[in-house]
This record gives sequence, structure tokens and C-alpha cells, in this order.
Amino acid sequence: MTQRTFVLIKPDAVKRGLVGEILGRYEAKGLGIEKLELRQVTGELADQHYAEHVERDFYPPLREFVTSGPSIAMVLSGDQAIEVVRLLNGATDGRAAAPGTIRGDLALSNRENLVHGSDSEESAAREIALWFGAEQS
Ligand code: RTP
Ligand code: MG
Repeated sequence: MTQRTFVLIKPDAVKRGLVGEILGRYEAKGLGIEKLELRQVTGELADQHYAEHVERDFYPPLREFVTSGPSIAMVLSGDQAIEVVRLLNGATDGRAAAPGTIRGDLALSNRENLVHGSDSEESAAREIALWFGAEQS
């Protein structure tokens, strides 16, 4: 089943010059790029994007991190794209993520972990609408 998913290449990846490496992995897998934009995330957008986490202890430093510089916001598409992106991204904590995954190969932190991918069809629809507007999604 063809799906669309929201992917964010986070500020650590942009600062480290890893955008091409990460985008290349999604492209090489066969996913399509439907939308792609460099975005400076505001605190308000971070609060909406991470609504499920705003009350958590780890949220204030996460908010600081995700607003610390430009990110790349994208909509990727393909067969089972939501799960495929999560598999390519790897486990949340880069120290525990499997080698071969983006986080497993390139991240050493559970916060500065390079990428975000929607975790369900409902999240994908919500996040695509939030980041790119309901009328364009
Ligand atoms: P994401 O939403 O970014 O794709 O990552 P995820 O599903 O693998 O992880 P999630 O549990 O949704 O957490 C969202 C982001 O919050 C940061 N985080 N920090 N204990 C901590 O300090 C902590 N735990 C999570 C990470 O940036 C994570 O990707
Ligand atoms: Mg998540």
C-alpha cells in the first residue's frame, strides 16, 4: 500500500553536513520525494509537532534542540513508507540503534538523533497537514 510520511532531518544533521548522506539513503531505498523544504522551526511549531511529549521531562531540551537551527522538512512516499522510514531511521537512541540504520551509523545520542519519521498513518496525516498545510497534503 502506497503511503506518505512526514520526515524531518533535524538541526544536528544539517549542522554536521549529513543532509546528502541521509537523503541519499531514503532515495536509494526507492522512496519518492513529494515535498522538501528548509525550515527554521519555531517553538510554537515544535510544541504542536511534539504535542504528545510537551509534558515530558525531556521536552524542554528537545524543544531547544529542534529550534537550534534549520531543519529539512519532507514528505516521502512509497510502499509502506511509514514503517520503511522508521526502519531506516533506527531506534530512537543512536547508541542502541542497529548498525545499518541512519541513527545506528551516524548518531550517538537519544536526543540529537538526526531524523524524525511519522509513527502511524494518523501521525503522518496530522504532521503533513501541520507542516505543509491541509490544502496541499
Ligand atoms: P521521532 O519522533 O523524532 O521520529 O523519534 P522517535 O519516535 O524514535 O522517538 P520519540 O519517543 O517520539 O521521541 C521524540 C524525540 O524526542 C527526543 N528524545 N529525547 N530521554 C530523552 O532525552 C529523549 N527521548 C526522546 C529524540 O530527539 C526523539 O527523536
Ligand atoms: Mg516519535
